[in-house]
Parts: sequence; C-alpha cells; structure tokens
Amino acid sequence: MATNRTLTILKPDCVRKNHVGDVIAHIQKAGFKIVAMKMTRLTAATAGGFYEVHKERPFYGELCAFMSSGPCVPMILEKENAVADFRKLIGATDPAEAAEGTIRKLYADSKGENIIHGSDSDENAAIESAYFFAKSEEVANLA
Ligand code: DGI
Repeated sequence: MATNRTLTILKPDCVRKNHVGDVIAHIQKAGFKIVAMKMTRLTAATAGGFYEVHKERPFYGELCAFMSSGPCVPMILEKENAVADFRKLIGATDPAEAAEGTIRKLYADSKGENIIHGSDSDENAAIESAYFFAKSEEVANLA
C-alpha cells in the first residue's frame, strides 16, 4: 500500500476543551507522522471556502460560525493508506454513531461540533492541504 497524506483540522471545540495533546497523541500512536502543523483562527469566509461543498446545506451557516469561533489546528499527516485509515481512526460524523475507541466517540459532543476533520479522498487531501499550507511549510523528509 502506498504512503500518502491527509489533511486534518483539530476544530475549535478540540482546542477549547484542551484535547489538542490527547488527540495528537492518539493520532501519533496510530502511526501517522506530522508533516505540517499550525494553530490559526479562521475567518467565517475562510471556513466557508473550506466547506464550500456544503454551501447549500441547512447547517452551512452554523458550520462556518463554529469553525471560526476560536483557534483550530490544521495538520498534514502521512502514513500508508492515510486517507482511509484516518477516516477510520476519527469515526462517523455523528459521534453518537462513531465506533468505540474512535476520536469522535472519545472526545466529541455532537454532529455539529465533532472535534476533528479528515479528508475524504486523496484528491481532496491535496486541495485541502494547499488551502492551509504553502509547500515550504511541509517537511519534505521526515527521516
Ligand atoms: O467528513 P465529515 O466531517 O465526517 O462529514 P461531512 O463532510 O458530511 O460534513 C462536514 C462537517 O459539517 C461535519 O464534520 C460537521 C458538519 N455537519 C455535517 N452534518 C451536519 C453538520 N453540522 C450540523 N450542525 N448538522 C448536520 O447535520
């Protein structure tokens, strides 16, 4: 299986609840390497651009308000089969439906405030990574 990358965001609820360290430890124990990381506060417009695919959905306004409600921690992660394995690690969108032991099951409160994002395809991982990071901010060689 090929090594590839995924984009995650530890969302504002994760930062507010002081779970950044716990969630990063969980991610690293699962074998993901951090290729890029920062803490930033999104504007509603930047959050809206990131979730543009959902702009016709009824929860879009709420989602943009939540994602810009405080600082968040975007990261690019690398591992074999990163996109699929990371989606499995974080669990279903609604924490009530997420499998036991997943990050959303352990730390999230609701479907709207579900602590963490994970890209859903290699193509989106590349687009989303470029949304947050310049190439010069990615560590080229993790060894
Ligand atoms: O890829 P996911 O984050 O698991 O889920 P998604 O792409 O379907 O939705 C993106 C985010 O939008 C999700 O993490 C939280 C938010 N969202 C999705 N469905 C709902 C929602 N927010 C609210 N308030 N209500 C929803 O039904």
